[in-house]
Amino acid sequence: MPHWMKGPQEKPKLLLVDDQRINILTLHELFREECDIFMAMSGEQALEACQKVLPDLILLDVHMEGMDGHEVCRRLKKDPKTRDIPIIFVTAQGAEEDEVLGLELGAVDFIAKPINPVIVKARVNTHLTLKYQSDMLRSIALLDGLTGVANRRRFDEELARIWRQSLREKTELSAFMIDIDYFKRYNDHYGHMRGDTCLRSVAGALEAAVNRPYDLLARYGGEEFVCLLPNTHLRGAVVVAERMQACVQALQLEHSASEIGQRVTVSIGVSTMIANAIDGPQVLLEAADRQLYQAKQAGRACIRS
Ligand code: GH3
Ligand code: MG
Ligand code: MG
Ligand code: MG
Repeated sequence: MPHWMKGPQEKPKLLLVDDQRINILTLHELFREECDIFMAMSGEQALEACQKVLPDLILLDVHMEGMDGHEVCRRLKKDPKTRDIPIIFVTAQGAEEDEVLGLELGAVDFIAKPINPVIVKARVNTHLTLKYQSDMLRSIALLDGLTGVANRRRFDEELARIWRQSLREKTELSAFMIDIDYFKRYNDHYGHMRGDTCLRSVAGALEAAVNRPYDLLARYGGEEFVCLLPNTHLRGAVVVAERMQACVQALQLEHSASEIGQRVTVSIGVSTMIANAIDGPQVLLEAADRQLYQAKQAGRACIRS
């Protein structure tokens, strides 16, 4: 059984694109057990389906009325959201130029028509396995192993990108630094293992409080988290910070060594700015960090902005 078959809920998503029904049906028959199948009968439909379902693999016919497979491939490779989806071209036998162009455009493989079921199955399995492995590697590289939220590496990449976006669009960008109160005492009192469990719970609560897809929560280090909210003014950001505190409070995690109601609490520093060409994104974080310090000074379990 291939690596990517992890049970009925996690079937890989396969997009079949061909302007001839019979070809789609043949492929559908081959993969309907192992994959969740999506179908498109034109280039335009294929692009739309990619945006909607983000398939794990595409079998893409080259010759179609209107937008052909090569053009579909070019467009998918241009869009950061879809450029990593592997594409296998399905070409007419002997059309060597089609194969060459397809590979140059970034396809991972090609299959000749008429389709040989054994070959198609083997190639699709190979590429689904590779896709599964590269997704795994990516998530290991970009997620924090303890809490499952974004890690520092991912955060630094996104910060640079979001800063440039704010510079370009002159939009307000907000950031929080979030720090658990008296966490050293928590470890001292309950032990490191429970400290880790507490960190996971707090991360989950913080994540539950951010609900826009572009907002990013990351573990910044130790028991500190950072959150980036593109396109968000200060008032909006403070509302999210308040929601974070409410979510952490709702956990009702006991912390008998804390001076604040014997519960686990967080302090949050908020900063907002429009990116400029002189400062770097670090300035935004430094401002949030200063506010966090103020929140700690003010007695903890509060927000400063
Ligand atoms: P304050 O209210 O001023 O933030 O006090 P604090 O004790 O939380 O602050 P400090 O930064 O001094 O301590 C942070 C502690 O967090 C130190 C360390 O024991 C703990 N910590 C950092 N990373 C981890 C981790 O991955 N797991 C566990 N269990 N504890 C961690
Ligand atoms: Mg065709
Ligand atoms: Mg700290
Ligand atoms: Mg702390």
